[in-house]
Amino acid sequence: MKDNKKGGIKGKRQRFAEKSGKQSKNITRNTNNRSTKEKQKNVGEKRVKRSAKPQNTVSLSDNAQYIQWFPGHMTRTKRQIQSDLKLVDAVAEIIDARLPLSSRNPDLAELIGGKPRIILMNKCDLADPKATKKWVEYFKRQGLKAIELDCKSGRGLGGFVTAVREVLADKIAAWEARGMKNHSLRVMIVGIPNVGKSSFINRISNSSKAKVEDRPGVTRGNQWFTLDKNIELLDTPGVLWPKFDDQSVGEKLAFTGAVKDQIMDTEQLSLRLLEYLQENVNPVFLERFSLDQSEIEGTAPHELLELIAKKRGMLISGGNADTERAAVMVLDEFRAAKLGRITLELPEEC
Ligand SMILES: Nc1nc2c(ncn2[C@@H]2O[C@H](COP(=O)(O)OP(=O)(O)OP(=O)(O)O)[C@@H](O)[C@H]2O)c(=O)[nH]1
Ligand SMILES: [Mg+2]
Repeated sequence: MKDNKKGGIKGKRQRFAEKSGKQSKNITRNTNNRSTKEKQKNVGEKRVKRSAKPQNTVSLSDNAQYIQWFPGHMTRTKRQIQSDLKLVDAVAEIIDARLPLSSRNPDLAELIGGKPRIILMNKCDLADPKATKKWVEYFKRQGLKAIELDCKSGRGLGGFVTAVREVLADKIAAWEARGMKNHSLRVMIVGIPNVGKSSFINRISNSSKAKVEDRPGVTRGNQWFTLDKNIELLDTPGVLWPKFDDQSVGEKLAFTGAVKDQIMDTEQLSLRLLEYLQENVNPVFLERFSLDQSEIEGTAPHELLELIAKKRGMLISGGNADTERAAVMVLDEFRAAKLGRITLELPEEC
């Protein structure tokens, strides 16, 4: 079978299934990697529990799936970032516009220290535009320069060089005072996995030299790229942090694709996402799955998933809903903003 490296999580799940059949001892971190039979039993248990109490009042901070993904290459990357910091003049922190707080790695902020910094709010095409504006204002109030970016279309890229020059104005003035005109600028690009660091570098330098894929953990080492004769960019691997203090942070990162899908229970993750969508109903979600309000109100998420599977004709033998397939589809469609341009968190003062 052809190895489907790109595309949705379906391809990855297939690869995972093939791999796990042969090398199950290599995936011991996957505590949620249960057999289908076991899953069905547990889903049955959930059904009893959940239908006893409607879930539409549950907030995302309750019942979160335990998620932890901090492989060895992230520890090595942190060390590499620390040692390469002395080579750069500024740091561009790429965050996900759908998750402007949760997609900021607290460890990176500590590592970067006082280096001049700008924030690139990427994937704006997938986020709610009104929320994005509020977040830009929020960062401005924190004294941080934030730029809206969409590396798919290239929107917002024009503001990058100006912003870098702005945060380095004092340094540039000092160089110029010493007769060093057009001194080259070096910028390190950092951020969580899959946020679009390499895409940004390719887009802005008009090349395809940085490896890009629709999965987290693609870039594995620091690599320099030249933007023009005066600016060099350092691509780095995505880094998460060893433990999410608030498990809903890990879950939100998982919704957006920053966590390796294979370490999670995809079905449970999609149920949690449906819970969120039930509590924060938007018309695109309803329309996409041909749902009306009455079908989602007070409905347990697993029942909603079954309903969605049936509406999409995803059935297994006996006419039952293929919830496993539907779960993958719900996550894929959310990640591609087919369920609406949804920002999962807003600044506190909103
Ligand atoms: N819709 C949308 N997709 C984007 C955007 N930027 C990047 N992507 C997609 O996001 C996925 C990940 O992009 P990468 O550039 O590989 O992300 P990365 O941060 O370098 O990831 P790692 O190297 O794994 O840490 C790819 O499928 C990109 O096409 C954007 O602005 N909008
Ligand atoms: Mg990359």
